[in-house]
Amino acid sequence: RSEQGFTVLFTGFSGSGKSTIANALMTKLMEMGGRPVTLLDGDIVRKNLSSELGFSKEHRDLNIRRIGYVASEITKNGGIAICAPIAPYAATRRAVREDIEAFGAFVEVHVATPLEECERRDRKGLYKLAREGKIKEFTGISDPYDEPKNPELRIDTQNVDVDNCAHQVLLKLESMGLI
Ligand code: GGZ
Repeated sequence: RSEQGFTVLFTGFSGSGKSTIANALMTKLMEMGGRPVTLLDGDIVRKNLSSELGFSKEHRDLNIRRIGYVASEITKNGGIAICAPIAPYAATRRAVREDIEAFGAFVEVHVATPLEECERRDRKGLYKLAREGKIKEFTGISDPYDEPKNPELRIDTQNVDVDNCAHQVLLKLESMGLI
């Protein structure tokens, strides 16, 4: 087994399933034993590490760079970091990739649930509020999302269960020689 640390960055819309897949992946990797696994989920990071930040481009970039820094430290020390923010800007994702690839592998996973599907589900009612203008700068509605052009993996979540999605990531990690 490779001893190299690595980071998995899930990117996608709010409600795309990033957190759910990230959690399932974490469980599977922990069951395999070996390296410590750290989950840096969007909500948790915003509560603990980025509590003063909003959703302007500057603040989102700062949030992602902080996540990238923590992930790079984990990667440097041979651990596994799983990150699940929206990370809407391609340039910022690229910067984080460069930070992390200095120490280990970076695996970008696009959770490609279409916006229409995320809005149709609207699990937290945020899309409705965004449409009503009650939440400003909402990704996909009133704020941009740069589609990843060359992610290591793109997951189509429609008609695929969480377990299968997490398994696709495991297979990718295996094919990259990381697990
Ligand atoms: C996007 C927002 C916004 C705006 C609040 N735009 O489904 P959620 O609730 O739990 O995930 C979303 C989360 C996004 O935070 P991130 O740190 O992942 O974003 S970024 O990577 O761009 O820094 C959503 C909630 O916060 N939320 N307002 N305006 N999502």
